[in-house]
Amino acid sequence: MKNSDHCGFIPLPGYQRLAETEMLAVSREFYTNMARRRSVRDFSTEPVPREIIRNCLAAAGTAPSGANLQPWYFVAVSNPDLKHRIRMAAEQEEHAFYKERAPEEWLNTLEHLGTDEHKPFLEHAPWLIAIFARKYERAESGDIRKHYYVTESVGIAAGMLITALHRAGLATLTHTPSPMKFLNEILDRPGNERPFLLVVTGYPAENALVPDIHRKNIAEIAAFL
Ligand code: IYR
Repeated sequence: MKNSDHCGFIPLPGYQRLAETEMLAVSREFYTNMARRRSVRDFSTEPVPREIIRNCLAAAGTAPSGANLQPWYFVAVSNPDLKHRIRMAAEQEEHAFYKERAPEEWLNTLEHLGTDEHKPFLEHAPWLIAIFARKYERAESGDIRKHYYVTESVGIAAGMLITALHRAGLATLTHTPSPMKFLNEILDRPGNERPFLLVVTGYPAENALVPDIHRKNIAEIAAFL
């Protein structure tokens, strides 16, 4: 059976072919814009409209996924009490990380980022987006449907979310307090969902500082054969 013999197929909707000159310009501009993205840890408390976050989440939800099972769930938190609880739980884990759990080598590798167990941005930033990975889905019948390539799929969706937020003019931080099972409890998420990543977003603080670090150049990260 060919793919096209399958019953549920439709003509490719919405594809827009660009002229080569336009492709060149668009790809160059996109790169230049993406190169301006930085992980930010100093956020302004200025609110960001919910609709902007909603659009970015919808964009993330267009990610490709294993068997198109879309094994992600996003919880966007602006409620100050929930943010406070997340900060307290994250700082408790981070305290244990920096003071006990982290091997010396890891701490040395992190040192230039200037991070420590204090995470004020978890309360300052207007939005915390918790991304959950669904290991499986339970149908209404009670049957369990396994998901495939969950980490890859949710990782791609997370990248698209960060890209969408950046393109909307917002700063982001990918934050992974470890372990972060506390997110299930605070956000009331079921056992088939594994906390994957916390994306902190909002405007950068006026005096925000970032570490003076650089990206690998293209020759270091890619080959043409
Ligand atoms: N989760 C800790 C430690 C940390 C780990 C890595 I790898 C980083 O790139 C940054 C931080 C923290 O958030 O401080």
